[in-house]
Amino acid sequence: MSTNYKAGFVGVVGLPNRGKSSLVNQIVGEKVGIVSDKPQTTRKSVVGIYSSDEMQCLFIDAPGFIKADKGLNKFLQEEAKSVSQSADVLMLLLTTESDTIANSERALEEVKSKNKPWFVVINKMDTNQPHRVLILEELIKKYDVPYFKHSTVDKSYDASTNILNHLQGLLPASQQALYDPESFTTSLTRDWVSEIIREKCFELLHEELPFNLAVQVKKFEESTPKNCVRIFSDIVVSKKNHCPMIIGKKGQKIKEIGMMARKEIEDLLGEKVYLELFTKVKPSWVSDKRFLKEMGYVVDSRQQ
Ligand SMILES: Nc1nc2c(ncn2[C@@H]2O[C@H](COP(=O)(O)OP(=O)(O)OP(=O)(O)O)[C@@H](O)[C@H]2O)c(=O)[nH]1
Ligand SMILES: [Mg+2]
Repeated sequence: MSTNYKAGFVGVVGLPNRGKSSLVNQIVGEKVGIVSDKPQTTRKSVVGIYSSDEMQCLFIDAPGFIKADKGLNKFLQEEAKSVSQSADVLMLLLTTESDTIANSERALEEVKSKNKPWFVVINKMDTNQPHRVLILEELIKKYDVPYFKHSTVDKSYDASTNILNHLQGLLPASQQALYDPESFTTSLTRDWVSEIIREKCFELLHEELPFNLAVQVKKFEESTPKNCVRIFSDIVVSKKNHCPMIIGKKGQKIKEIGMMARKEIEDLLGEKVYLELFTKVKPSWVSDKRFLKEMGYVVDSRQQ
């Protein structure tokens, strides 16, 4: 371990759908958080761990900044706020593809107001139009804050190494790693499994459906005699008429969700998986405080 060893929490913040989870997954080198093309995918903060001989960065992948006043959206907003408070360093993701300059300015002001070491990543450089990047750069320069141009999909814009080197300078000194350097996340397997199922719902279901469902793993039985992990999970919806949409014609949809999720879970666990999915109606779960808590949608970004 280096004598200049650093370790700490990096809050990854920005508006929804800016590629925060994608960037954390890329730097950590494992799928820590789920990704989709729909905004507000991440609900609970997930910690992705990057460890080297020089440092340990604990990336808190937070839900995007949103404005809301009740229910699940309120939790999302609080979670984003709490990440900003508990991080040692803040990394703000902006894109020119979907951010207007006013949006970017609001996000820059928000992060600056936290009075923490911070920097900016202009993400999705593969799709950004050059003149819009120039305008954004002009704006960022007013804040006198370092920025990196990056893309998580196009290697020619890969700034991961520069981002990590920069973080090395910003993180607090530490005698030792804060978490096991062999781990890539602090999430429990059970939580991770429910997130994978939720990701497949985001991929295969449309309109308001993915935003109105929650996934709750009810049973997780390890190493049964057949050497197969057995997982039983509910897909919880708030309206009865959502069930047939999830189940699909002759059960085709839910089967597809289950199949895609099972493959990915098997890859991670390195074991055969039996996965059974059920739909469950829980009216207005999005504003049911007790259920939200049960789901872990609470404000605590340093959860293990
Ligand atoms: N073209 C392009 N797409 C990207 C890039 N990074 C991420 N994406 C895509 O952008 C979408 C959103 O990515 P996420 O990582 O889920 O974004 P997020 O900021 O975590 O979103 P929330 O969790 O909803 O706040 C996905 O479809 C990604 O595949 C990039 O550099 N270039
Ligand atoms: Mg996300």
